[in-house]
Amino acid sequence: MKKALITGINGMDGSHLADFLLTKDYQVFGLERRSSSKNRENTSHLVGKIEFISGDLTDQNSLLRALKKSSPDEVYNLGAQSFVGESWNTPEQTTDVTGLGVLRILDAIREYDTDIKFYQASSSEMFGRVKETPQNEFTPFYPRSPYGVAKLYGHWMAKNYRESYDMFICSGILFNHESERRGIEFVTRKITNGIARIHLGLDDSISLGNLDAKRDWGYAPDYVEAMWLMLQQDREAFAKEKLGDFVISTGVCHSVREFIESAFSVVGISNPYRYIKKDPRFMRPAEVDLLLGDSTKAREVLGWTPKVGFEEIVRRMVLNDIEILKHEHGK
Ligand code: NAP
Ligand code: G4F
Repeated sequence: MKKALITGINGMDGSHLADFLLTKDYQVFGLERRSSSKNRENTSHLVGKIEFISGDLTDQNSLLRALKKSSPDEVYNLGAQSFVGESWNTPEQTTDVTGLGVLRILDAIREYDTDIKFYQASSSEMFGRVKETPQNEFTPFYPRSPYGVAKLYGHWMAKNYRESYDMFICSGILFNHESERRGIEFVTRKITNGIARIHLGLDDSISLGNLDAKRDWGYAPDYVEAMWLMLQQDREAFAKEKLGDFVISTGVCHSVREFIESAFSVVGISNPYRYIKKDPRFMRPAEVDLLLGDSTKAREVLGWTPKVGFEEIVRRMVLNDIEILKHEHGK
């Protein structure tokens, strides 16, 4: 039985990856940081099926201890301060977790066992002010947020450790992906939760920032499969060809405005803008206007394809938020 250690276990991707690896008969260990209240909204169903280990990407020794405790074949580094908007408020903390955290876990692996396969959660946010469209593995980076800069540091560290120590390290340059478990602060879930509240008469508007930004939105359960596929590559082929970095995307992009229209249509509302308030607090100091990925390499080398499309993702998220709120409010 293979063993995997996942950082960021309680996040959206961490929980979906654990679900996926359990279907492949892995023994799964999840690193979670101590907080005043355990945030197991996404992982309560996994209690008893995986082992939670206490640790923090800002604490080197805790990472080494987690490796010793789990003795993993594969490590998936999904932990991060992942909210771009927040990274302007806490740039140093974001850099510490999202950037230096990658170095800490890589170095812990170097100390413990360089045979461990490592996945780094890189991001399309690194393309920032894009130099070409669509973006692929060769597109130059131009990050536009402290988060994007921190991710780029982690991305290059992963590359550097791959080349310096011959370690099996892959970085997935993942474009935006969403699911019913998405954090409430991200625009998609903010919209679907807001619509559910409006639909149930609990609210009458949603306050948003830039509606013109365009993103290539995929479905998180499809994307965690790509992470796993990267680490299943043949060791010899990997060592020879260094097939380390993969863009994961759908190849289709939509604006925030289109997301709003599609999501409101799920509850039969065709004139959504009477419910939308433009709020300058949600505008960013520097915006990423358009992200659109070319995942040809992943499709050809890994045989990966996204299965769930935009309209279906939106539909699932809206319906799920309605169900959650109905349950909470006894409706
Ligand atoms: P998420 O839901 O925000 O999950 C991030 C997780 O990291 C949370 O569980 C959080 O723990 C944990 N974390 C935060 N600080 C930590 C620390 N100091 N030590 C250990 N863990 C810490 O993010 P996601 O959407 O699942 O994304 C997973 C990864 O992929 C992230 O690295 C993100 O930056 C990257 N990524 C995401 C996307 C996307 O569209 N979703 C695209 C590209 C890349 P708490 O539960 O305690 O807060
Ligand atoms: O949903 P968002 O906050 O996601 P963003 O900034 O694209 O970042 C996500 O995807 C990255 C991959 O490209 C990940 F690396 C990162 O961890 C995260 O998962 O914002 C999407 C767009 C932005 O252009 C933002 O300005 O929506 C726009 N937006 C408009 N109003 C808003 C709002 N975003 C948020 N969060 N809240 C708003 O009210």
